[in-house]
Amino acid sequence: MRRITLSRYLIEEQREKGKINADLRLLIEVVARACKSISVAVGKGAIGGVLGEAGSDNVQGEAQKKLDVLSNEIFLEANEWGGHLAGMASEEMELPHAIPNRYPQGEYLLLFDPLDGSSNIDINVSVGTIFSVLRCPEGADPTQEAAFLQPGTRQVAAGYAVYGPTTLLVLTVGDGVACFTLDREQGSFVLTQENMRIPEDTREFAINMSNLRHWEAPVRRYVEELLAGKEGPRGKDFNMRWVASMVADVHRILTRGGIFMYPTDARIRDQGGKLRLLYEANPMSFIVEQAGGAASTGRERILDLRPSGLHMRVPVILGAKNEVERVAAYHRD
Ligand code: AHM
Ligand code: MG
Repeated sequence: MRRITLSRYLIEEQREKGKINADLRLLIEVVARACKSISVAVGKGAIGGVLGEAGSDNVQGEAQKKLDVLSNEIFLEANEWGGHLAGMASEEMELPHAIPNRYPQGEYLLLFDPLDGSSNIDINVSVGTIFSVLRCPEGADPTQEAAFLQPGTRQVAAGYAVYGPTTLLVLTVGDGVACFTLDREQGSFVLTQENMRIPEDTREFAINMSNLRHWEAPVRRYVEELLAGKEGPRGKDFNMRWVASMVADVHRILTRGGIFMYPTDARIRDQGGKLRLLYEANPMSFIVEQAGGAASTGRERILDLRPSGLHMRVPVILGAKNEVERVAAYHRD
């Protein structure tokens, strides 16, 4: 079998397909290296002293875990000096992170959730990293949030790493979705699945059912129909999974299909939803659409949303195209 490393895959995307330039290639390589470092830290767990609370809150007022803080530092440190970035924004930081003056500046903006699924860190369940790449608009100041407030359709690359039984990197540069597995002995990501596709139909859904009583009518109707199974209007039984790490839930959907929902509800309506548009919803929606799926708030395509702030939150419904369209239709009714 021809062994294609991430580096080789990226060289081919650049040289043969002209999909990316040298700077974007470097950026993705650096991101992958940062994910490797996070994977090592996650893998050490209690032995590395990385579990537990950091004793601080992030910009969203959420308690940070030690690994949230460490992963954020790994990402900042890895990406500052390469010369490929104009700026960075992180779920864990209130304001954009400026590239220090002593380093050259590039044309790209990197947005990331350094450690997604933090509630799973201490219980040894998969967590991950999500990232999104935009171009810094001509004349925009990359130290200000306005430069980052672009619709998801402008993303030039997006991906996530899952730190599970194996460490995976899933990536799109707008040319389909590829999955790489970390070869721990060699220290390199190896292409293990090309052209990932999400089937249009499914029998599996993912949602935190404990919020049922707070949901809006369209989501409640949709899920109640799934729960009714063979005897209900759908005429078939559905299975349910909820890892509570978006990376793991989305990865399952890319691998064997399904629909993922974190809708808005009465508890969180004022803040717009639970998941963040720039660090979670946009990159995952880009990947899902590239794999033939769909992503919507229920009312709009996620990638078309105009961000109003760096930490804007939105409802997220993504995965199997026909199912996402059905949920959107129930919102229109
Ligand atoms: P985090 O970025 O603080 O880890 O929060 C995002 C996570 C997602 O990975 C996951 O889908 C969701 O929060 C789970 O939320 P809940 O615990 O309400 O089910
Ligand atoms: Mg997250």
